[in-house]
Amino acid sequence: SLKGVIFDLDGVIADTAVVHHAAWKKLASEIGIPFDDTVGERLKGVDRRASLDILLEQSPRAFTEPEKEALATRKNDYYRQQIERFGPQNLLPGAKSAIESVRRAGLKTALASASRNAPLLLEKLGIADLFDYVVDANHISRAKPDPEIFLAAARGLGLAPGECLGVEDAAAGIASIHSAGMTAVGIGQHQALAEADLLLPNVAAFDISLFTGQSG
Ligand code: B16
Ligand code: MG
Repeated sequence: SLKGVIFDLDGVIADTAVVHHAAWKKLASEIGIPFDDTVGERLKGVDRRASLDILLEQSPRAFTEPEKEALATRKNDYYRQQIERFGPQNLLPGAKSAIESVRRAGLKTALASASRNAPLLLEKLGIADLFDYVVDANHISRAKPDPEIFLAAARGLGLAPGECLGVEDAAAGIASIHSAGMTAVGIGQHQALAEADLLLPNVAAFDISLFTGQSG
């Protein structure tokens, strides 16, 4: 039976997907690489370095390892400049009550974010204490869609993967949840989320009673 819910952060709880998108877009334009919405969608949920590799697929020239590191750092600087100003107002509508409803139902909560900025964000958003376990992205070696991060979250909660539900806004994340052997809830409207077991337009529509049969 269902005992835990594992949330993604960017694009599910925090309104940061647009900030990541803008930072990559700025970098792409500075180095003369095309950036359209298809590329933008592919970057969602994917860690920083893997995102850069996707971006550079469009590049006519090769970049050295040190150059790539500098580019990834530059993107992160653009991103950090924006989230420095973040506060609880940057929670997506309904996100906090969705997490609280899971806790009230007696289930455990975890965060499975690929972002190395996740601890800072949780602090700024004021929701760090709503999670029983937070996966440290620094300890993950394989980016979503690999199941590693969701498996680490289940292990951290002391639960079997089959007892967990994953909530994601990115195709890479849905694939990661499924490979981990969990039920996947997609948040958003994008065609790329078609694989989700249940698709909700936004996190405000997430209600744990959809899965437990009890009222939240
Ligand atoms: P950082 P999530 C992911 O977070 C983002 O969706 C993705 O766009 C970003 O590249 C990745 O985190 C790494 O973030 O550069 O801050 O370490 O959706 O898994 O919460
Ligand atoms: Mg996400």
